Amino acid sequence: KLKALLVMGNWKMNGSLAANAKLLADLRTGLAEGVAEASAHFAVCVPAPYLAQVAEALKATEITWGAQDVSARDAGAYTGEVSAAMLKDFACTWVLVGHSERRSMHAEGDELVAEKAKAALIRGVTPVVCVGESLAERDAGQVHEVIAKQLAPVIALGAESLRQMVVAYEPVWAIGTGRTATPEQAQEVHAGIRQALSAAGAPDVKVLYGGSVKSSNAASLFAMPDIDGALVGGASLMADEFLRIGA
Ligand code: G2H
Repeated sequence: KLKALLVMGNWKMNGSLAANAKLLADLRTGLAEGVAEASAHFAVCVPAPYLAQVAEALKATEITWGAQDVSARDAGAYTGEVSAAMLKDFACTWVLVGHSERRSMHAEGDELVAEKAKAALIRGVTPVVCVGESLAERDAGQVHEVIAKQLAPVIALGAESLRQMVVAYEPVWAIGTGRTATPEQAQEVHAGIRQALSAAGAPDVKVLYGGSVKSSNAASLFAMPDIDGALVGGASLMADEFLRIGA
């Protein structure tokens, strides 16, 4: 493989101390046994209460970890929120911002998502900015418009910030549905994202694809020139299947 793939798990609201312990041990063993390509980098984004457990279990491995959301605020009276500084305390490399489940179920708008990305960057946590269109938007021919609108406030943070981010394209209609975009459909959007990032001075930002990625469909997606890796939900909960995505 020519490109260094980034394969990032998103556990979503799954796991328990016991289940995580097994999954993390299986990930360590699988990596040591060479299930995946040595050039692929793996990461897991886990529920915040388990960050300490995950940090302890993965600190001696090459797998990095992160959270699934972060507050746009630095500290203070924001009950229930988790700050970027707190994520940094647990050695998070990554944090997802603007996942479609947060956009749709927690009313997160494009501006807030950009503020969260900025808050993460300030504390040295790499934001993984998630974008993607709904089925209705795709059917209406609005894919590029929607993505451009979602990216605009992030791009407005400037080239220097942008270069320190990762972008994940997740068509909402392909999330957890078993329906994947074809590699060509994904590539078309990734190319548009690449173009926007390049025009903003950040051509080398990694652009991940997400939405029902599994070991059986990963290779054809990764063969596309502008797909630099994957954001993986369901399939990241099984160590072997997750690692095989990078095989
Ligand atoms: C999209 C993805 C991970 P899944 O949400 O972010 O989940 O792979 O289960 O579709």
